[in-house]
Amino acid sequence: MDIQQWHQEAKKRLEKINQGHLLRFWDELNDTQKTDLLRQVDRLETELIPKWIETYVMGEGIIEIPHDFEPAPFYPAQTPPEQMEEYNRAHALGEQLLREGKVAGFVVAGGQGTRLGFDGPKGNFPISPIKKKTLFQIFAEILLAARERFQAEIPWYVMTSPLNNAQTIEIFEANQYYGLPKEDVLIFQQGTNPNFDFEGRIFLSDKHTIAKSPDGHGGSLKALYASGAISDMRDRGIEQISYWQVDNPLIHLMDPLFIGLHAQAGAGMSSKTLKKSGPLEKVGNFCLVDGRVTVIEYSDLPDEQSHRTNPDGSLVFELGSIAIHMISVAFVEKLNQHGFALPVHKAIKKIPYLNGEANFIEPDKPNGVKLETFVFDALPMSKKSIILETIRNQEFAPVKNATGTDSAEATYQMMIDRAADWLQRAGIALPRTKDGKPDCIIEIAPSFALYPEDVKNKIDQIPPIRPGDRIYFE
Ligand code: UD2
Repeated sequence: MDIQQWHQEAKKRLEKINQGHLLRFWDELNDTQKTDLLRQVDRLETELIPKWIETYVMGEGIIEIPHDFEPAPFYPAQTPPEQMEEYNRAHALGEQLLREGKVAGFVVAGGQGTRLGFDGPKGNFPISPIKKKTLFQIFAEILLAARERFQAEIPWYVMTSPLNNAQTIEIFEANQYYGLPKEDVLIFQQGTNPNFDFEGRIFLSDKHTIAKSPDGHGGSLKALYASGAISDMRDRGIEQISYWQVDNPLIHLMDPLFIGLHAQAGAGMSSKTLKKSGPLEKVGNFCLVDGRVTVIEYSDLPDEQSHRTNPDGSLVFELGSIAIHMISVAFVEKLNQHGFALPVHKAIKKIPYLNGEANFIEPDKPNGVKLETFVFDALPMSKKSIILETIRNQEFAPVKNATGTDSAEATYQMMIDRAADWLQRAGIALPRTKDGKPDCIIEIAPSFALYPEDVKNKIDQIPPIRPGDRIYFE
């Protein structure tokens, strides 16, 4: 098709959904820019856009709180004596799957990390207490240690977005893939959605570029498939995917018990949880709706439900979603082969744009809407799904904000506290301040201990620790 014809068709498609303005600078573009813009128009899901505008841009979205829901059942972190055998069996199965090379790692790292105020991919944020290892390096070292432990190739899939893909690749290249074989690290991009103003008009970010943003971590379930990652996993014999977010350096990302409980149940998608710090902590709530595990966002759970307590005073909805999942390869394949759509969530944001007079505007207050999907919304699509409780100070210290809760400072301290806890469990005496905090700075490399139990085997390598010491264990 020649470019004139292509232009006419694009124009017709766009005008039909009131987006004709996207071609308003057509006459000022060179041929490359014209082709580029037409390709972007081709990729717009024009059949969905009017519905999105009506429902999410102009409307408030579809928030369907089910009539009937109850707390979801879960496997407690402390093994109940009557379930000891089931836990042991699961743990053994998880180890077997790891040894057989059937488990892959998958980090979602396509977000912008604007709250942290850090320039560049969040995975490059230096966080470890002594060596200042970045998040990416910590994950790579956990994978290296797991490869060594289980004598298996554990491929690592990294999802980026157009915002940070090139930079992420550069970072991995510059760090020689942190010692991992390059062919076992696969970086791919997630999809995007167009950005709208409050009247439902899609923004341009320059004369030939439609303003878009990543389609949310829910986009990972499509991107895994569309990028060829799933077919690569099939070629490698991978059956299970360990999913985590780029902001959590305490992640126990190859956890035999979690892998085993999930696989043993024949689950499509499973989750880790922790007890919320209070009724209104800003994490999703694990519920059971029509027999399916479902996450109800904190903002959607009615207040009286959030505060409901059991006779012993504990919260009825006490399980928070911390974005740690096991996902089976078969589940992702099935979703994609049968077609699926996750619910869309609306976020009101400041969106830079090119106005009708070709001036680039950087708004100082929210001026539009971004649309995202969330990965946990796929949970009810899985017939079977298990939830395993974990302990906050062992596994969850996300770096999200510049200060306060979930800040780098808080995460840094939690890394020291966890290392101290592992040493203490192995019987090592630690200096403590009056308020019980470790009076030393310690960092344990995954090569030294992948799991807390590993510390015991290295006890002869641990020097006496004195107040104020800085010690790195590797
Ligand atoms: C998420 C969860 C929250 C809780 C918390 C735990 C939502 C809506 N909330 O909060 O319930 O589990 O995490 O830390 O998810 N990402 C992409 N592409 C995107 C958007 C995000 O890869 O388009 C990645 C991002 O790089 C990060 C992760 O997803 O690794 C979480 O993103 P976030 O920081 O926006 O999530 P947050 O903190 O709102």
